[in-house]
Amino acid sequence: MWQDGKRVTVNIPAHGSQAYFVTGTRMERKRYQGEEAWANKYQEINGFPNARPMEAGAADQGAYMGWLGNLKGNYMEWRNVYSQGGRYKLAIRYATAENRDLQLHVNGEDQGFFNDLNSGGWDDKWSTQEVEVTMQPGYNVIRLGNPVGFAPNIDYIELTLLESAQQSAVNNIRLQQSDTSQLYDLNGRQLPANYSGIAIGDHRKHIKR
Ligand SMILES: [Ca+2]
Repeated sequence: MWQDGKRVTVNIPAHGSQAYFVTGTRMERKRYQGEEAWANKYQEINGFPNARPMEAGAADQGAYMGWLGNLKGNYMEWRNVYSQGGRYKLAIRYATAENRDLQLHVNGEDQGFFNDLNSGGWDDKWSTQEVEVTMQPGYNVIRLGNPVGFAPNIDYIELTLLESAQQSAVNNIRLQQSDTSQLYDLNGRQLPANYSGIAIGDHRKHIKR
């Protein structure tokens, strides 16, 4: 077997067969394209004016989702947002030449509206709206739409990890320990207030800083 870091080359004898298992760490995808999202009232099936992918040179990958909203069911959804879980910055790249609102749902929960978005163009000038969201471990569903008026055109969404669920758990322990006056070392001796390191208190270990 021969490998150079990216490729693995093997020699298999004539009439032979070999089986290999490749293991790796799953990376989180950051950017999800609007034109690749599920359009719940896809225009080609449900008629005009419902959401459909459209082309524009100024859009990332040359396309975006247009004709979104004006109807509760005319939303777009990414159902394959894989995450380790945690808090993320969600950036939504949009375009609209008039003031429009955009509603966000994460895993079925209404996150509210972004009001009066306006990038100054329908598909040649794009702006980005950022919001903090919580992702669950595994697959997440992110939905954009507007039930009461047309929504902006959507180029893509991008996720940036702020704090993983694991980091959050450790930080919560740190927060809790700062409120705990009864901390002990591993031999059961009570620790002074200025102690830093591993400590026992409230029936579990704490990281005392
Ligand atoms: Ca795009």
